Amino acid sequence: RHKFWETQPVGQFKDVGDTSLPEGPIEQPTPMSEVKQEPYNLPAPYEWVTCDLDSEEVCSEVYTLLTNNYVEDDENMFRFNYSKEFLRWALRPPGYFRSWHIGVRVKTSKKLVAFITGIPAKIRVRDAVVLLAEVNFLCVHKKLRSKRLAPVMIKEVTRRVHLENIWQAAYTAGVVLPTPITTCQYWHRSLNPKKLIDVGFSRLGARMTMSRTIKLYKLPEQTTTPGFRKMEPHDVPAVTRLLRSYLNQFAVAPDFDENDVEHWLLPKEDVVDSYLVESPESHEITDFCSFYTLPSSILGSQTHSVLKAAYSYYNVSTKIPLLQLMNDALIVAKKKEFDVFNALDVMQNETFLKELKFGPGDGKLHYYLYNYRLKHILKSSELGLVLL
Ligand code: MYA
Ligand code: JJ1
Repeated sequence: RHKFWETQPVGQFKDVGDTSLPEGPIEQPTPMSEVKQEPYNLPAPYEWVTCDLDSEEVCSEVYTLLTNNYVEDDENMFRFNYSKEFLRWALRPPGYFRSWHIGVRVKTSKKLVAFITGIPAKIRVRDAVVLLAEVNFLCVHKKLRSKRLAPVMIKEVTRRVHLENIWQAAYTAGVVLPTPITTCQYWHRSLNPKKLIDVGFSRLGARMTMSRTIKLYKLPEQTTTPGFRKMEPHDVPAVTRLLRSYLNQFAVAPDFDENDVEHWLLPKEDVVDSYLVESPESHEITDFCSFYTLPSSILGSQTHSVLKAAYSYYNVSTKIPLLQLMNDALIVAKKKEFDVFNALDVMQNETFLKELKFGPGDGKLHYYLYNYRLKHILKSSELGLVLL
């Protein structure tokens, strides 16, 4: 069934539910001297390159490859359109390795035809903090599909991760592989229902007119929570404390320090937005919400070429109900002209999705660990991790 994945240290389908197997690493690290020193072989026309994202030219080549060949929905109507600034942010967190930004070029023309990346992260899995690689942006040009290039790319990123003495990874995919630690549902909240319907992202509900639909999704002009404001650099220590204590309740969650919070959560125009609630009396930071910007190209429309989507990221409520906090997030997203606000059913998101008029999408997202076994698969609400 899975000729490649059957050979890898990942939970296998035959072992699902076998609680006699221990939780933790599946295989032990090999001595560094035994890590392969040379890259894996590619078919003769292609060569490995390390992509320098500091270079405007290289960043544009990666952007173009992904814009034309990355993830689409099941009916091929939309394709993720990560911006260059987003890619630079996503791929250069504290402690990143340039050698984990891996491209494949055609030797003769130097055209970039495939890509895969890793970034380092500390993820807590129950009581253990694991230093691992988050692997993302695996992409093979449409004309080179089904030639078994993906397994070679995965082995090469694995080798380069091993060279840094790191032996675990986390990744997500829309496809089912051996074997998910949890499966999440995408939910969508219309902000610009007319455009969403015009481009086929959503449909008019039964017994609904366009004007009733627009009224249904209307939002106030202004946020409602006193003390709700954009996060600023001086908030990093307080947000780090708030987020660390909140994420403790989940079985799998990032172990963020202040440097991570500065990188991942300080607002960055058209990349990531973060808001918090500062108590008007005590000036304590009590609540927090954030979302990232990931547009999609609209593949067949005469009228619109991009769908502007916000994706729920990390949210913390201690004083204000999460429902009210996320309603304010919707209000600011609408003001910033996003067409839709997307969220997974992770963490406590189920407590607001239905009430705030999100509807389930047709997509699911499966989460995986490489070389780390969990005894039990998680409920999506036990997951405290959002990958980009
Ligand atoms: S998920 C996003 C993936 N990208 C896309 O969906 C973009 C559009 N699609 C493509 O570009 C291609 O279809 C890709 C496959 C490149 C996905 N994750 O070369 P092939 C297995 C893992 O003939 P192609 C993301 O970025 C498939 O089951 N494996 O196929 C996270 C089969 O193996 P097996 C996948 O269609 C990536 C084999 O590849 C995926 O030409 C995490 C077929 O290869 C997938 N999304 O290319 C990667 N799709 O026979 C794993 C297919 O066994 C990281 N396959 O079923 C693991 C950790 C590594 C680091 C470890 C460190 C210690
Ligand atoms: O965006 C997604 N689906 C949309 C569009 C569907 C178009 C036809 N296939 C959707 N729309 C309905 C919205 C509606 C709004 C009003 C309320 C009811 C709902 O369902 C889906 C997610 O649902 N997205 C995808 O399929 C994209 C791929 C998802 C997997 C991503 C894997 C990437 C991993 C990278 O690490």
